[in-house]
Amino acid sequence: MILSAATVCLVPEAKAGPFVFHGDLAGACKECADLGFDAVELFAASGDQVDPSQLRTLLKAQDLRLAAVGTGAGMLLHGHTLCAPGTVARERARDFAKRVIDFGARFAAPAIIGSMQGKAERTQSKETALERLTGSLRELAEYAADRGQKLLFEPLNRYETDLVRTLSEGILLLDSVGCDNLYLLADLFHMNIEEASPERSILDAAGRIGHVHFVDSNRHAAGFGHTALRPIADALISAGYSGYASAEAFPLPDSSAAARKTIESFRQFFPR
Ligand code: LER
Ligand code: MN
Repeated sequence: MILSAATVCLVPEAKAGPFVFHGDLAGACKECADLGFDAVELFAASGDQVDPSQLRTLLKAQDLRLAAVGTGAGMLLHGHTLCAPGTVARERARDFAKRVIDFGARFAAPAIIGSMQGKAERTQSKETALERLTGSLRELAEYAADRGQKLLFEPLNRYETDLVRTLSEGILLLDSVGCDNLYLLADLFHMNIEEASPERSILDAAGRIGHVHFVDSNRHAAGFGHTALRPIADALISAGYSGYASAEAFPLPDSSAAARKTIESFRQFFPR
């Protein structure tokens, strides 16, 4: 079954970022529950920012689940990347991600490795950066597996990484990591930029997708842009995808409208 979720960002430095809700976790949970979402996805400053018992109380009160937890703040706030040339820098990046994995594991929610994959840029060859990323991901996937969790890896568009931009490149990376709890995160915004055919790529990645960022071409809520959502939704269903369609979208024209449009589109494209 495909479940609905919306993102909540608790990092002031990311207030311009593509998250449906910003700042008020309790308010966001209430609004998501009122609209009928199944879950929320968290973007927090670290694995220690949110008190797990408070979150548990909030989720329970609203009958919501935690869909996933982002690690992007490791990159945004500290510049951590899993392909950094220095061994100490990579270790620090992995430690940051492990704390997020620990937090998510309390809620059976996987951590997302997106921007923390980093970039090769001019400091190393792409091949070397991918080798370093592969080693870091293996350590993190094994760490997540020891806690009974999946780990999610997200290809990003060309303006955010020069490493892994498409689902097929993601599959090559997953195969070189070789951990069967490591899955792809298919973000429809990045895919709109990078994939020749998002629906074909989804079908080709059947069984390898563990999470979806459900969002439109312009990174507004699904339904507010020009992405052809029908063939993409049909491809996810045909591929046997079962996981979250989680709105990682700008709060435009405001959080409430973005959440409402998302759940309307979700119900249209993934009827129960
Ligand atoms: C970044 O563009 C993104 O899509 C996030 O989900 C990754 O941290
Ligand atoms: Mn994303």
